[in-house]
Amino acid sequence: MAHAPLLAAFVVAVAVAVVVASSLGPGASAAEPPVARGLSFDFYRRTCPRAESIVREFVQDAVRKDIGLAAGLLRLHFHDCFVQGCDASVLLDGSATGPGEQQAPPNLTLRPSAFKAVNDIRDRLERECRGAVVSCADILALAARDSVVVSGGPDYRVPLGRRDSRRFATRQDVLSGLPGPSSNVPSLLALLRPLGLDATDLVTISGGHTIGQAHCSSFEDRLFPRPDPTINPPFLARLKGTCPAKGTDRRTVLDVRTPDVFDNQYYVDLVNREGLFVSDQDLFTNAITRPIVERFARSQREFFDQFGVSMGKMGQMRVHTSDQGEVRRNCSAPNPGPAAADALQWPSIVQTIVDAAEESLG
Ligand code: HEM
Ligand SMILES: *[C@@H]1O[C@H](CO)[C@@H](O)[C@H](O)[C@H]1NC(C)=O
Ligand SMILES: CC(=O)N[C@H]1CO[C@H](CO)[C@@H](O)[C@@H]1O
Repeated sequence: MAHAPLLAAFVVAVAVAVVVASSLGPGASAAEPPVARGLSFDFYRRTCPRAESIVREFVQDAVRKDIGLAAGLLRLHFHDCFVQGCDASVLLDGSATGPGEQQAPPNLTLRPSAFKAVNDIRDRLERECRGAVVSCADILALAARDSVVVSGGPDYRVPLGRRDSRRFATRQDVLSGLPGPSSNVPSLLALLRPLGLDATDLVTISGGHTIGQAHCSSFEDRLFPRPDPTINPPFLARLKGTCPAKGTDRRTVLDVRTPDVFDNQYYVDLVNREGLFVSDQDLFTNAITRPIVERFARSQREFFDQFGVSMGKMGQMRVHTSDQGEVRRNCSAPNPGPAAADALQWPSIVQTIVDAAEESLG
């Protein structure tokens, strides 16, 4: 009997804990995806404690001067993750070993300003934290998140500790890894499922198209020779105004309602048949994804909560950790010489032996 008050207190405490836990905002929500082995939220706590604030401050300043940079940085992270994992291979300058990821068609429309921003952030981190400690792949993940936040979108936590790959992606890696704008939902899901992403993730990360621009070349097959009947007529007229003929070199916004704001209006566009690409509009046409589009069009809150979750999954796809890869000193090039981890691979060992032999022979 003497235990009754204690028990009651315990029950109340548990109830309070449950209520508090379930009312925490995004970032602390229980829906956060699991953290991949080797990654952690406080990865740079000792080596570069200000890493996250340095990236945030840089993105804030840079996006204030060039609003398009936010879209450029967000897209760069997406491309990185979909081609051989989030390993910063998208940043490698192809010239050294022949055409790499950057020379492949989908990359031709990545913004040069975003590549430059990543290297500028790296330089700033290097100065503040002495030596290459923060990987280029982590910079991409943080800069994408901060671009979302600065544009009015949700804040979410990013697990850190990705390592940079030394492997250049081939043109084929890029073409097979990245979906094209003419893809429909079944083919998008077929691409995403093996990566651990489902229909909700597809609809959610496609919401990245709430900011940024696209070239006529990316959607002109919906205008010519015959217009795609799913496009709503006033929107079609508008698109034809920007792209009057096949081959026009101009750009238009991805979200016709609020082109520079990260919000849920992209989904309202889709409901109104004002999606720019087939890959956008089909999310509303397709019976599996349509209810998710409608839900996000109704509730920005639900979109925002899910965005951190789905980006968390995307941002951890096939990451390199611990002794895999390296931390690049220059985000555009692998570090010179064989990296510690790569020295374990046979070709590098053979090369090292050959080098040593040549050296000893004078
Ligand atoms: C689902 C499949 C996707 C397809 C087929 C796709 C395709 C494209 C295409 C064709 C462009 C325009 C390129 C141009 O003409 O300049 C573009 C732009 C963009 N994409 Fe995607 N994308 C997809 C998913 C994503 C995801 C997951 C994100 C980020 C979370 C994203 C973020 C962006 C952004 C921000 C832009 C504008 C870039 C700028 O203004 O420079 N996209 N996308
Ligand atoms: C970084 O690497 C790229 C590609 O190899 C090169 O063009 C650039 O000059 C390098 N930057 C620095 C600061 O060394
Ligand atoms: C043509 C183009 O814009 N391509 C980009 C792809 O990657 C290179 C890296 O050298 C960027 O500088 C280019 O701007």
